[in-house]
Amino acid sequence: MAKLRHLIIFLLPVILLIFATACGDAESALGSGGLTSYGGEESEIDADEDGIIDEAPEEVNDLFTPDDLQAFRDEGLPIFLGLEPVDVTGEYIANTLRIAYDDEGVSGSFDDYVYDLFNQTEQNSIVLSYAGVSGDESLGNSGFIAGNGTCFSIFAIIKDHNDQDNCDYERNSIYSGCIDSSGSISGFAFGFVISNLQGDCTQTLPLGHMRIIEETDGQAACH
Ligand SMILES: [Ca+2]
Ligand SMILES: [Ca+2]
Repeated sequence: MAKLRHLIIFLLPVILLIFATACGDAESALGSGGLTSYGGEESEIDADEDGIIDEAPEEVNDLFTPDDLQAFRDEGLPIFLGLEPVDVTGEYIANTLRIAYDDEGVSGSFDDYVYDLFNQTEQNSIVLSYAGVSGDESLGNSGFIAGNGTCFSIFAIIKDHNDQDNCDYERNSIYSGCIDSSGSISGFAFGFVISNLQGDCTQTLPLGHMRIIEETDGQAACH
């Protein structure tokens, strides 16, 4: 029996890899889209009601309260908690981004963006960069990742710059999705609250503004 147990322990990571491969394999067919149709188990945010987010790196509490996360979830953003997130490192292209929720009712869509997720560690830290074809980019944002199984959420303060009004802004952000069998991100969606403004900023979203953006075709494909 001891031998069998060792074999199972040895094979477990291999079995998990079969179900969730990091970005790099061939792309699969596109998903059907939507904010909530990708499964994955969304656990309670603060089941013990101690004001601390359960099953997330403790640093996430520096960015969000349990109530903040619930507010995003109430507007349709999936939030996946857990301390054993899947390996999400890779480059992903989002080519059908649109606003799914905006607290002032703004709607709209965006040109293509490439997201680069890298330096994921066993302490569940990770770095996120993005670059849009519009020229908008933000590089080297440190954050933390939560999740179990194939679904994950990344929590990070994103720093960016608005050329229109020469505004430096920060947004406390959550990026969610599930790594599918092709290594792409199914159900890619993200939400943010504007948390800091420096400069003129009359053309930039105001402090406290909340928005959720989703990949409408359902998949941010491995790039
Ligand atoms: Ca708690
Ligand atoms: Ca897509």
